[in-house]
Formats: sequence, structure tokens, C-alpha cells
Amino acid sequence: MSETKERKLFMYHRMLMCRMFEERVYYLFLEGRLPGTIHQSQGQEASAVGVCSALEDKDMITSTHRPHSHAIARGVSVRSLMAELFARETGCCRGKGGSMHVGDMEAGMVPAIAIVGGGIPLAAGCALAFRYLEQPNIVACFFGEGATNIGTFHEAVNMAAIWNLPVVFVCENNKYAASTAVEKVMRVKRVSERAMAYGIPGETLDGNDVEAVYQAMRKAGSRARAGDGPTLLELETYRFAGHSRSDPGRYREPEEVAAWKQRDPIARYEAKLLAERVLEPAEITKIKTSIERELEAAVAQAESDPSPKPEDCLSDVFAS
Ligand SMILES: Cc1ncc(C[n+]2csc(CCOP(=O)(O)OP(=O)(O)O)c2C)c(N)n1
Repeated sequence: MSETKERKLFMYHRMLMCRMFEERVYYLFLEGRLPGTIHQSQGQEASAVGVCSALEDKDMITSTHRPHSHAIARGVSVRSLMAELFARETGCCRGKGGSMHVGDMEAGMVPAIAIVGGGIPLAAGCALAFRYLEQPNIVACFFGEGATNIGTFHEAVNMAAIWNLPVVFVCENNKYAASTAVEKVMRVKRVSERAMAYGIPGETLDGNDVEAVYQAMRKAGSRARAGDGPTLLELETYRFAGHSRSDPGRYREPEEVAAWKQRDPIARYEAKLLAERVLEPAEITKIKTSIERELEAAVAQAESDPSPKPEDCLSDVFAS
């Protein structure tokens, strides 16, 4: 199989895993089998997978309160993710983080931060560490458009810019910060215009086109790796679900949601791969069945895994 074909099938598989993971988790919550709350990412798979597929081993990502697809795209094991959502000792954060803090340093994901904008300075710091340790790696920093109105965004992007740090700032512009429409809180038309203020390149692209995202990330990643500094990528996308588990999303017109569903990143990519004969119709069912099995196994394992022990409460934490 050619490298390109292999990568395309990989990206298709990863996007499907992201979507089916979220759908499975949604029902687990409805059934009352999972604690806490969740922020889901159905509809945003192309940005997570396009960006992470362009990374190298030992590169890092930082994430947000909506981290499941970022984690899957970066290769955090689905079992350890599911176990984390079930608050089990076998979870990627040993059951102490939950949905909004998933991550795995070995896999290349700094545990996510639920404070909006909190991951952005962390990404700059991580990129500075790569520079200091003379490691040839980069950081992909995910955040929503709402986070670009937070001070940490401006401080971290400026610092990364003046020091030419190896980081790519990835804004997933899904048009709403919780229930607030972006045009109500931002005077500029595009988030990418904000790059100009810091003297770095900024680009807006179709965040539901996984190939376009992949190519843009390769380019921005090469620039960062070469020591030429950060780029701000604005990926236009849409979340199909509400902001969080308890949000029915009534602030959005049904026509708007329907129009974006027509631009479903997975359906679009599937149609493209079928047309290119990279994917055969019979393979789709096979791939979906194998993902379903993997998810079922992850749920069964997580349900029977042990909870963290009370005596381990203070391990793996900085303040005790
Ligand atoms: C500093 C801070 N303020 C408010 C919140 C509550 N909150 C959680 S998510 C969210 C909206 C974030 O919007 P955006 O950055 O666009 O990301 P999206 O939810 O669209 O992925 C808000 C206000 C928070 N977690 N942290």
C-alpha cells in the first residue's frame, strides 16, 4: 500500500474512532453509567485528526475541556481513555482527571486543562522546553475561538512569536463559546487576523476537510521545526452536539445545524476515498464493526477495573 493511501485510510479510521467513541460515551452518560460531565466533539474530527496525523513521534499536543478527539487522534489508548471517564485506576490519569483532563505524556498529549485558555501558555512552555533540551520537536496547541479573547492567548502567542518557539496554534472555530456566538464577542472577522498583531503567519481554512488540515499542519509544523517560529491556524468547524451534556443548544437555528451536518467531515472524506477507490464499500462495514468491538471491550474492561485507592489520593499531584 502506498504511503499516501495508508495515511488516508489511517485518518479515516481515526476520525471514525473519534465519532464512535463520542457516540458510545453519550449513551453511557444517558444511561447514568459515567460520573461527571462531558464536552463532546462530534463534527470536529477533521481538525483533531488532520493536525495530529501531521505530527512526529515525541511531538506534543495541548488540549481543552473538549479533549476526547484530540486524545484519540494523538494515539492515547482508547481503553485508558474510557477507563479515565469511568474514573478507574487504569485510566490515562489513573482515574483522577476525568473527561476534561485526559492526556498521556508518553503518547504525546499533555493532560488537558479545563480552564479556557489554560493550555496555551502551557504549549509555549512545552515548546520552550524542546528548545532548551535541543529536542527537534514541536507542539500543536488546540483551543476554541472563545479562548482567543482570553489574556493567556495573547501573552503566550506573543512570547512564542518573539522567541520563535516551535509551536503551532490551532484554533478550532466552532462559532460558539458555550452559547455565545463568536460575532458578538469579536470585532475581527477571522481569528487568523489576530496573528498579524504578533508578526506571525495566520491562515483560515476549512476545518472539516481533513486533507486540507493535514497539509496546512505539515507546512506550519515544518516552519516551526526549522526554527522559524509559530503559526496560527484557524480551522472553521462546528460541533454537532450541545456545548456540554446538559446543553440542548437552543441558541442555534436548526437550519444552521442542518447545513453544517451537510459538511460532516467524515461523510465527506468517506465519499472522497470511495471516489478515489482508496476505500471499498465493503471495507466500511468491516472498519465500523472492528471499532465497535474495540469500544465494547474498552467499556467492559473499564466497568470491571478497580477505582483508585484512597491512599493514592495524593500521589501524582504537585500540591499535597
Ligand atoms: C477561564 C474560564 N472561563 C469560563 C469557563 C467556562 N467555560 C467552559 S467552556 C467555555 C466556552 C469555551 O469556548 P471555546 O474556547 O470557543 O471552546 P469550545 O467550547 O467552543 O470548544 C466556557 C465559557 C472556563 N472553563 N474557564
